[in-house]
Amino acid sequence: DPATPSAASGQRNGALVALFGQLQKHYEALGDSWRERSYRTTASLLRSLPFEVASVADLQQPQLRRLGKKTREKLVEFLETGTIGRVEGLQEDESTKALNELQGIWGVGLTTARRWYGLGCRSVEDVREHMAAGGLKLNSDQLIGLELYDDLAQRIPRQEVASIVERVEAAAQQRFGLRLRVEACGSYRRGRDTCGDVDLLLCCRWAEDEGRLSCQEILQAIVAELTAQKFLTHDLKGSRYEDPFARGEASPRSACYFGVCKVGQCHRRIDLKVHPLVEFPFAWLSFTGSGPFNRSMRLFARRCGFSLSDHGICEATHARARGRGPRLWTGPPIAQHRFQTEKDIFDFLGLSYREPWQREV
Ligand code: DCP
Ligand code: MG
Ligand code: MN
Repeated sequence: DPATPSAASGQRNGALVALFGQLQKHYEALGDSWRERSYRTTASLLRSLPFEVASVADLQQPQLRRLGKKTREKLVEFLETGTIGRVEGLQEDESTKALNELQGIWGVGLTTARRWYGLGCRSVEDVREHMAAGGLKLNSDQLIGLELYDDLAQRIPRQEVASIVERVEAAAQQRFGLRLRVEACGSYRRGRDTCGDVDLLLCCRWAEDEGRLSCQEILQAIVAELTAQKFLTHDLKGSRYEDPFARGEASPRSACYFGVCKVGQCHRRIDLKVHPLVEFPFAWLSFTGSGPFNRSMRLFARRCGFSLSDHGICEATHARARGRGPRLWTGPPIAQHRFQTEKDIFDFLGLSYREPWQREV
């Protein structure tokens, strides 16, 4: 390789050299030495040109006569569009594909995925190898996510979600009789054929039961029962989600659990939430989603001067605790007993009711 660019090759050649260099690196990484060598040769040739490649006519110069057909096409493309789509595609595909794959490990968000990418991880297999070599530290959720990656990457057929719901209903009934209501939420309630996980909302059926047991106690009892049955196999801390204890509330009114259950030989993700009866319509609406639907409904509420959450709805007064920290929406609450069903919430906001399967966006 000529170490220094020749005096005549200007910026345009420099950009071309960089693009062909990326192709060379890409094929080098793939172990495709034939293409690697071909692009390396093109890059050095461009680097040493005594003239600027400025038009298609320049490709007829003697120095460029020996270029292959594909390379010539890429040069024409560059002259016409200012870039080479193949290289743009590589950048997008390769890093987005890797970041997506890494985020497919439960407990890995974009920040972690980027950090691991920076350490050379491009795939789940890379993570396994880096970890074995001592180059990565995984938290407890990520370790479970990695161990069960193949199972948890599969979507769950609707039928199987129904069988998991029955399992939890049976445990609820065994422990609390009919006093505990169990509702499947999430993508299952929206009618999807397959689900990423199982989302279950638990709630006391009768108001007079409230206060006898806290939501945490109810949740602990159900989780203990299902764990004893060896149905629940792993508990997750669920740091991927907003921590309900960190919302600035003196005592959390609800409780949630993230875990893994086993159906046959397959591990499945399961989320349980317990809310008091007065919050039921709000929790049901929120836990049904979809996520984008929730965001747009909450934004709509905010524009009307209200703050909508999975606990209830209140007048929005936009303030920060002691002028710092996260924004709190702590206006006067709208009496929760006015809301018996999800439809009451739509009505309150002047929205027409949408069935769960109409809430994809
Ligand atoms: N949810 C939300 N905001 C979040 C996470 C969840 O509003 N950050 C709500 C909307 C979701 C519901 O909780 O629909 C369930 O969350 P899931 O992550 O289980 O998503 P889905 O059940 O909708 O889809 P999937 O089939 O992938 O589980
Ligand atoms: Mg779900
Ligand atoms: Mn879920």
